[in-house]
Amino acid sequence: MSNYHIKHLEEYFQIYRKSVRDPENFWEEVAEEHFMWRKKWDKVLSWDFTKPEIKWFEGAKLNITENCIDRHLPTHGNKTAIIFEPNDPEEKEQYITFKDLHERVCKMANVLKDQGVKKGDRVCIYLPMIPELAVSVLACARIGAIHSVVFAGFSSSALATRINDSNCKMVITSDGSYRGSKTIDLKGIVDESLEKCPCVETVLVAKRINSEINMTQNRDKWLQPLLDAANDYCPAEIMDSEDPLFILYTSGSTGMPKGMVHSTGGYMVYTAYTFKNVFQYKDEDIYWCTADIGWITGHSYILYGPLANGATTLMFEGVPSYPDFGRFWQIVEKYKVNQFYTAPTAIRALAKENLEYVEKYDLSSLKVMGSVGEPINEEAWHWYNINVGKKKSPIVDTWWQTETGGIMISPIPYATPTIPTYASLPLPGIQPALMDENGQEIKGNQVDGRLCIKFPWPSIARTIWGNHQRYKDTYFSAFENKYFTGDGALRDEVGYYRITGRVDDVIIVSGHNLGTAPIEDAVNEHPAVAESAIVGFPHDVKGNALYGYVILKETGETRNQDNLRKEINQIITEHIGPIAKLDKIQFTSGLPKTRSGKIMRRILRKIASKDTGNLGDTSTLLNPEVVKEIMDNAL
Ligand code: 6R9
Repeated sequence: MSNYHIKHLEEYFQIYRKSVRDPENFWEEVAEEHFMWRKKWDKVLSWDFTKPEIKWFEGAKLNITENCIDRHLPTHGNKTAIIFEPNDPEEKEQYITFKDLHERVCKMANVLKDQGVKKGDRVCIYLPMIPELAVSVLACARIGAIHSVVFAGFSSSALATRINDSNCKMVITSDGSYRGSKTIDLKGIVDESLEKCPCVETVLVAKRINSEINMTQNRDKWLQPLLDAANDYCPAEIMDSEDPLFILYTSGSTGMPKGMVHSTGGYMVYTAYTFKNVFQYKDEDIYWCTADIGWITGHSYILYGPLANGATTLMFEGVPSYPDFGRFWQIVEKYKVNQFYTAPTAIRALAKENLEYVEKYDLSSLKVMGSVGEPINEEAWHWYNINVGKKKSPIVDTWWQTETGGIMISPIPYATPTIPTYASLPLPGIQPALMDENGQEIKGNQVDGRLCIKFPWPSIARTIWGNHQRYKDTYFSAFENKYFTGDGALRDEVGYYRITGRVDDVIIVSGHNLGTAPIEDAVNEHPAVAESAIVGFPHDVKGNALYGYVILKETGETRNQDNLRKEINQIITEHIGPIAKLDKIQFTSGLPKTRSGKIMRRILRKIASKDTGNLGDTSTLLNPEVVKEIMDNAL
């Protein structure tokens, strides 16, 4: 029996038991059979969650791009690796074979080297979903540079924070990007950030929208002429298994975004393994994940996981609503997509529109449909199952995080029976635990608690860039000897997991993690604002939306409130990006606080959610009277 490809429920249980009995042996078998190592490891795993320090396949040597590209050339050189579907359906698609990809990545890698990028240097990639994005990511990996992809919807100041935090010496961007009927001036945003980023020496600019842009002498260079002049072969840098592969920022509940650092060998093994099993990928299949490569889902399940399996992966530049709400389904029909992976927020948005948009297209190619990013509500699950999958295509509700690198809890399609809203069972090698508030593990079924993981898996993030202490405090300090996810979960009577949502101050809006603190910091920058508190409230498309309670300074109180609301959202857009804009802003004279000065967000959350029947104990508040005022004026 191969560990690598699970086909039945019984097989899942057997493999799962084996993976838990002897994780090292289990992962060693997977790693040995399916990858190309320049040298095998000396030790499969060493770990200590108290330091914390985790190492997988120590002593092994490899390059992940040899596994994602070169390895497939002899047998699959002419197979399509990446299909590029542009924003505008009238523009021609591109089919990039493994051979083409090899050439493009090598050329790009040589450009990076010519521009002085070396192993270990950080390169910030701020690009739309165009082939150059995939090629840049892989080119960094080819030469051992650490990529830090920043989602091209982030504002200039969010970009600057991320560039500076990891001291990137290069930025790769484009003149602009298409988003539905709009264009976005990406280069302008980069120029603005770089006023605050002395570490950046070079900016490479891909041409996408042919707009007039400003090129700063000696710093900015058009990418295409450099690529044209570059050699089409670049030897792969041989990396240690534990060398960092990339940094990807994720929001914390407080302070700066956290630059999660992923390493090479374990990440490769785990993303490849989970891709194969969760999507049951077969050689001729066409796989499409609608995420952006700016998020972990795109890293692991548009690029590395699929390519490591020699899969054909589709990259879509556009949005689900352009030119109309049938765009996703039109693409599924056009390419006969077999595995489709998207987010609940997209499903909810499309479910609001006329069913004709779905019914018009032939979706019979679909074999597996995935969901990721936030809990999928029952209504959205049924809509997806009935109208897209025609009840024939299992839904895999995949729970995982930027920090986990790969999918952790998910059904195996055609093996694990699915239940709406349940991510179901842990994948092989994953040992979840539910913890109570006193730090004790809650055993047995029909229980709920805080979701932790007891044992390391190969793709766990190894640290936070430049701040190992914060890594320890955030993930390994709440519960002894366990990785704490920040999520709550319940385990039902048969052992299925259902994720109930964040238990910290992270709010998931349309699948994007937003920390409340950075948004509050932005709001407080408005000269008329004295203090603010942000909470989430349920929203039928976005899952959650943001509600801000704002105390104005005396000088602000006479101003037009609608203008103030617009100005506050403008500041948020500039600091973080439009995704963090507040749906509702309530001005108030005070915020409910505990005696130690902490804002009682629990109460604010209930008011924002119009769930004021039982506000719980307010007697410990410093200022209980303010609760009535806030309730009376709630929006
Ligand atoms: C992959 C990704 C992580 C947080 C996570 C949880 C939420 C993700 C979920 C889910 C319920 C699912 N989340 N998948 N909640 N069911 N299937 O989304 O990473 O952006 O870091 O978000 O998203 O709260 O902790 P990331």
